[in-house]
Amino acid sequence: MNRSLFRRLPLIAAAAGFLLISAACGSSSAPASNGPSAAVETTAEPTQDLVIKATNYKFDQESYTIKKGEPLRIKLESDGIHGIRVANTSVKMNAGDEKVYSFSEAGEYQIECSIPCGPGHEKMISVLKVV
Ligand SMILES: [Cu+2]
Repeated sequence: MNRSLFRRLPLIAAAAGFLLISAACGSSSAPASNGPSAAVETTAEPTQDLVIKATNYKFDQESYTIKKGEPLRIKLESDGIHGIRVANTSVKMNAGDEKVYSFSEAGEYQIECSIPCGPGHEKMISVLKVV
């Protein structure tokens, strides 16, 4: 074996280990575009509407697409005791709520049921696509 390479091996191994550790840390943090300020409740006149229907134990669509930067009126209709929360934002609604939010960051946001509603609760997930 090449002697100089052999001597450098521990250094290479250490560098590889460091890269692995940094990669692991990086993947656990949320994307920078999703923060509590990515969606704000607003009193502006809504220019788009979204109705989300929740039943035991799903939402009526696997994904919903809305436009960035335009006031969005969200209505949550629920058959059963469900609420919604949009992960990594301040969006939180109960059954029957109607609120207007503006999303400032494009991306995909997970919609989750916010009320422990029963055996299918963990499966109550959809995606809000902000484009
Ligand atoms: Cu639930």
